[in-house]
Amino acid sequence: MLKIYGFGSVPGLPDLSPFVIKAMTLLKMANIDYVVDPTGFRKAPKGKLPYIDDKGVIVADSTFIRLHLEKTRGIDFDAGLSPKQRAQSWAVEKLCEDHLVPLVAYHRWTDGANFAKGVGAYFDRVLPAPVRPIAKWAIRRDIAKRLWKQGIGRFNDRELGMLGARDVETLSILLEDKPFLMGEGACAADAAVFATLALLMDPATISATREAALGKPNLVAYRDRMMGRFFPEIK
Ligand SMILES: N[C@@H](CCC(=O)N[C@@H](CS)C(=O)NCC(=O)O)C(=O)O
Repeated sequence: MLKIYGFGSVPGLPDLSPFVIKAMTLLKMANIDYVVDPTGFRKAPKGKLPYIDDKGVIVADSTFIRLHLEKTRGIDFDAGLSPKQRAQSWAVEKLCEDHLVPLVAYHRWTDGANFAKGVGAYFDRVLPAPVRPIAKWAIRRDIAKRLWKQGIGRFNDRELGMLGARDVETLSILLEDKPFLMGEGACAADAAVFATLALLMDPATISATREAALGKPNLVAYRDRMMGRFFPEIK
């Protein structure tokens, strides 16, 4: 059976990582059975999760996992979309992954209270007690440095709130009252948008952008619908 390497589920989320959630959602959309292995981080080909082992073929990165599934299973996650919709689907996915996810990651990792409730609690579960404090400190410092270099870490809370509100408004307007981003059926971007909204609305990570998202009934209903459909075990 196909194996996906992830971090493991945390309260309210199918995995700690939105990229793992995205890849798991793609697998569910394609009706491909899989098992999750939370022990593969050290061997990750790109130093990040997710990656998959598909009968010995190792594929890293959620987008390359999508392309691998499309090629090997003869499927097209964007079937039925026009070229313009495909372009919109890609643009929205990358808005989520390259802008909104780093913004949420900033709040998740750098705010002490958020960290303690979310990633910190995960580390308390998976790290041996003696190394926990130093490991948590070092990983947080590393992530803060990376977010500074990426750019999102240079904004103050007011600026982040303004940027996040724009992302949220964009997603809400594009979704309208449709069940999925592009209409009646799920497309590739739905996996990424769902994963991002699940992370954004996670009660462990408080932010102005979360409040903005919770103020959009169509986005809340979408997150709930996707979670109920693909991860009914997550409450
Ligand atoms: N472009 C990658 C991004 C994956 C990614 O950033 N994964 C993070 C978790 S959210 C990770 O493994 N980070 C560990 C690290 O960078 O050390 C994808 O789409 O799979």
